[in-house]
Amino acid sequence: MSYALDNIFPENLRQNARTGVVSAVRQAFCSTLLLVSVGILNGCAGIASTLDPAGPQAERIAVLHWIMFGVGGAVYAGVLGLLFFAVWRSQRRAAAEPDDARGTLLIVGGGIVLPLLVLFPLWGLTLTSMNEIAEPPQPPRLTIEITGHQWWYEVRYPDHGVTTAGEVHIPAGEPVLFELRSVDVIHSFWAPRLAGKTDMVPGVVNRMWLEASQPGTYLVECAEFCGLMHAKMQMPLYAESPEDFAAWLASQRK
Ligand SMILES: [Cu+2]
Repeated sequence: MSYALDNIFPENLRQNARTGVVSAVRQAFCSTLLLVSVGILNGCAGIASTLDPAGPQAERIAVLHWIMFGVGGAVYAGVLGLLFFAVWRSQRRAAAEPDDARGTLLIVGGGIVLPLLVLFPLWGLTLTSMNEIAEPPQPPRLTIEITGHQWWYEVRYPDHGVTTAGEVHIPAGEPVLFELRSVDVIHSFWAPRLAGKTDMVPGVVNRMWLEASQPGTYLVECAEFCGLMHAKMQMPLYAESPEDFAAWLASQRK
């Protein structure tokens, strides 16, 4: 009996390992296909697409995104390549005796040195990008106060005595300062094509700036789950030429 087990068991184990690797490769291949097709279907454009930047802040963020996407894609392709190589080799060679020195080299090189070489530059790039978009290129001339309510936005132009709700107008081609508040729960102010997200926290005034390079209609949406109607907490942001914006402001003042 023991004779039979000795012979059959190792072969079973090898078979199991091979089946496991083949199924992992199949899963990795399918998820890659899925990710690529979802990406293509979603497209890179649209009113809420961060991949279609329309202002200096969003452009910087998009560049960072594409660099991270490229590096992440290269790492993913590398891991897939190694996986395919392992399957290919396991079908040609019997399992070799474990080699401790090679194993240690692989763990130190692939598990410590390589991640540090990849992650440190990305970290530096992230800090540089954050620093670059922290301050506007010139001091904003216009301040807009936005207060988050469940589930709408109150919009005030304090220097002009104008208060509106549910839409925001800005002049295109110049930075605008936003003062963000909330009266109930935490919301987050996000215009995906223009800038990153900034939380609206009760009892706190958060400041951020954004700029629309061209006149157009953009979307603002709440990016922090804030209750049942969170998904509907959106408003249009109209970036207008300075003349159109001045005319709109004058009409509101009446
Ligand atoms: Cu909200």
